[in-house]
Amino acid sequence: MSRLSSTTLATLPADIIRPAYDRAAVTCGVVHIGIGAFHRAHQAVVFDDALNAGDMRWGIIAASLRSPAVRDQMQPQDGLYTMLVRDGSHEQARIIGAVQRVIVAPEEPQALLAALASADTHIVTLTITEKGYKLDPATGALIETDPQLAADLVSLDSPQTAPGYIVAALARRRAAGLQPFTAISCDNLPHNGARLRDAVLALARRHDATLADWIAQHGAFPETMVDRIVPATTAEDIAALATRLGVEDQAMVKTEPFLQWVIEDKFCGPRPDFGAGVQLTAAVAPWEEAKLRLLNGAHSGIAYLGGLAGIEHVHDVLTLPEARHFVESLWDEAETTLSPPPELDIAAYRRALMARFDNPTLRHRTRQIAMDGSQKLPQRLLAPIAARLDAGQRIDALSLAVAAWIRWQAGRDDSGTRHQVDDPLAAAMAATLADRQSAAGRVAAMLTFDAVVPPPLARDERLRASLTHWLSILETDGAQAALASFRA
Ligand code: CS2
Repeated sequence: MSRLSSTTLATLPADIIRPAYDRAAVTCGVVHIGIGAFHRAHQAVVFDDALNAGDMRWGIIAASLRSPAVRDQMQPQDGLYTMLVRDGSHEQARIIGAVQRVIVAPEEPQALLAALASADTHIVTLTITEKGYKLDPATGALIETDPQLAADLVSLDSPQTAPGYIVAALARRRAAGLQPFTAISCDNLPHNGARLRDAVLALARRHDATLADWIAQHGAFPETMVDRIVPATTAEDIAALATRLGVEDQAMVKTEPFLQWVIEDKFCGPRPDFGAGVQLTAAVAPWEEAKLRLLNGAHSGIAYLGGLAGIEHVHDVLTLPEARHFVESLWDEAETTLSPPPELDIAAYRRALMARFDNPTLRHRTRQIAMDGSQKLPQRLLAPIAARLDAGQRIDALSLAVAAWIRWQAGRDDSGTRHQVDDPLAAAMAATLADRQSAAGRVAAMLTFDAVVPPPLARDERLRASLTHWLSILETDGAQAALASFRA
């Protein structure tokens, strides 16, 4: 079967939405680092909206820092792909044309640097996951033992890390008399803009203090909150779409109707007149905190408990009444730790979240969310736990979610089926857990990871006791039994 491409675009069925603009007339004002499904279903759609609205500056040059997989999917398709929006019974297919080129950075580092340094580039967006910032979460300093960062500390001729590319490109811009670009982190991290800025400035300072000063003065690193559920595409999704389109699309993404992007209104150069789903604001932190602690916190709890119970998808977990009560209890706990923006009605937000999780056609796998827990738990579950303990409040549901994460590290679910623990600390965590004989010992072992659990919290006896209580139940009776305590 032939592939989706500029040539086959005209052959698609009439109900498929396609770019309303001339792709040949687009210039690329955006470079994206870390092209994965989330970028294709979120920021790329926002820039595609700008192109559809007639502002032709917002094409995207996207880069992968490691794998050629996305380039190999998209290049034969001239960068075109389908966004499939699924909402229960309804499904809408739209072809996104914003991505003009995909660069595999290790193969063509100079091409990525040239794109970043181009006068056309005004905005650089990043989805490099929590671990891509190369900052120690406990100290905020660069992780100098990271081999890629260590290489970038020596030379930025062919950078290895995202901060490395940004510093090298900003140096070229300064030398060429250009302004910096606005660099927008789109990862689920608290204060993601400040973190990106910290990493970039620290690395720049190690190479050239005057460059660091120039970036600090002229650059912009707005904070953002990004939200859209984008489950990984499966072979069945691709096959089903091929039947509908009449051509194959290996770069398709599937997602929900909801899209939200809250961006701090702090750009150092041009930006599009943003449309649906994007809010510019002075203060992103309250949005970010609510989203991380309610949506992502519940997601991680559902992922580990559902995963341990051998349940494949988020919506399947929520068919259990006790799982719904658990999620509501987790939200009751997390909610007291928030300072939501006045426009955010938390009760309505919770109802909408539950409906989004219930979407049966998304088929969001618990395994996908369980990935990289050591990087995700601090902002999703441990920060609200610390705030509740400070206020002398109970932490039952939040700590069950953390205990389930600890149990997940054993690499077996409740029926004994093995799973891969996909986490940068997997080997270190497995080694620490190996010689622990009791639930209390395993809890103590996990609390030694300073980068995950801040030491003052790790010393809190109430947390230790609660985690040990839940881990014992999980180990002897399983996740469904633990969840049963939340039955109304
Ligand atoms: C999920 C997120 O995989 C995960 O960790 O919690 O990707 C989540 O789907 C998005 O943040 C939703 O905006």
